[in-house]
Amino acid sequence: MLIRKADDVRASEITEEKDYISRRGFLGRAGGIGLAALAGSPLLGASSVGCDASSSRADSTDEGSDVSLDDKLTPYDDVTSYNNFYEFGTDKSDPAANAKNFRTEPWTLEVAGLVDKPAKYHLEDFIAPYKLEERVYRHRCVEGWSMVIPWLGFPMARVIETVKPRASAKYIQLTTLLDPKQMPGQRRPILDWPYTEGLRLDEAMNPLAIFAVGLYGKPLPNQNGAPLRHVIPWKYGFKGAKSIVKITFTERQPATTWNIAAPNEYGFYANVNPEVDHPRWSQAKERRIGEFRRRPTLMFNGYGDQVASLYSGLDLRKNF
Ligand SMILES: Nc1nc2c(c(=O)[nH]1)N[C@H]1C(S)=C(S)[C@@H](COP(=O)(O)O)O[C@H]1N2
Ligand SMILES: [Mo]
Repeated sequence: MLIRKADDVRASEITEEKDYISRRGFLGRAGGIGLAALAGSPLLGASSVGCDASSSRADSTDEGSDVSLDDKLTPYDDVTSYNNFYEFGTDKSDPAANAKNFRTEPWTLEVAGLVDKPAKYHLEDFIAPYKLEERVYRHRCVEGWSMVIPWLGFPMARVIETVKPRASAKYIQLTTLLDPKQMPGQRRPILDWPYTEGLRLDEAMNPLAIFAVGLYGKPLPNQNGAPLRHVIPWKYGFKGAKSIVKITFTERQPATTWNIAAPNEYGFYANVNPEVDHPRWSQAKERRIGEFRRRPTLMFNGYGDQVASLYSGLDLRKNF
């Protein structure tokens, strides 16, 4: 087991019309639209204006919005150089170094299992129907570090509505590419490859749950999970599978990689919960990358307003 140990974010939701980035414009442009294009956006402006995380949480009325307080965006260089992506190595610097030549085009995405419209898509066609939005989310790794990242993506709910799950579908499984030729980590039995993750369908339908294709206004760097990953901000980072090739709808709770690796350490739910310690360390605090002080970790990573109701009646110590 290699994983080791090591707020409130507001205003992230829907990009204003003028900042709307069309799929073609975005994916078609070599360097993306770049940070400069977004720098003047009210979104990014708002997300770096601080007040105190311990003060009253702004009630977010709109889906996707929940940026606080003294959260500042984690610098692009940190977001793209300090990564977990074991397919490319287990050190934080390995993914940036070893994923440089990873081929993300062409990319095929399969939708399978209990849906009315199973299909294989070219990634461009899969993404085309959805409007890209910027979402500034806190990102908390189970190891005890965190970041604040402006993602570009679209709600998982939109996809789920499109592919029409059958009534029997209760879960969704996300699978990462299996390609040991390109992914040196997969030549060793570090994890049970390919990496898989899973969510209950109602979790995946929550407006906060997104598929991401970019960050900081640019296409996702390979080390961050290009060309498509999912991001579930109220859960620990390992719930977000990178470089997804398959989305499967199932009746039973799917197996998930970290749960297979160490079921006593990594539960299926993986909600950020400062009251449930990892067996080998406390989860009460976190270190925001770029800061020295450790800050208290918030229940559901601070997104309780939007997600706590998903778990009413569940014992979150048992279902960790
Ligand atoms: N395929 C795959 N997805 C993965 C991982 C991985 O090793 N392989 N690591 C997970 C973990 S532990 C975290 S914290 C996040 C890190 O995402 P980031 O490096 O983009 O911040 O990715 C998650 N998704
Ligand atoms: Mo993580």
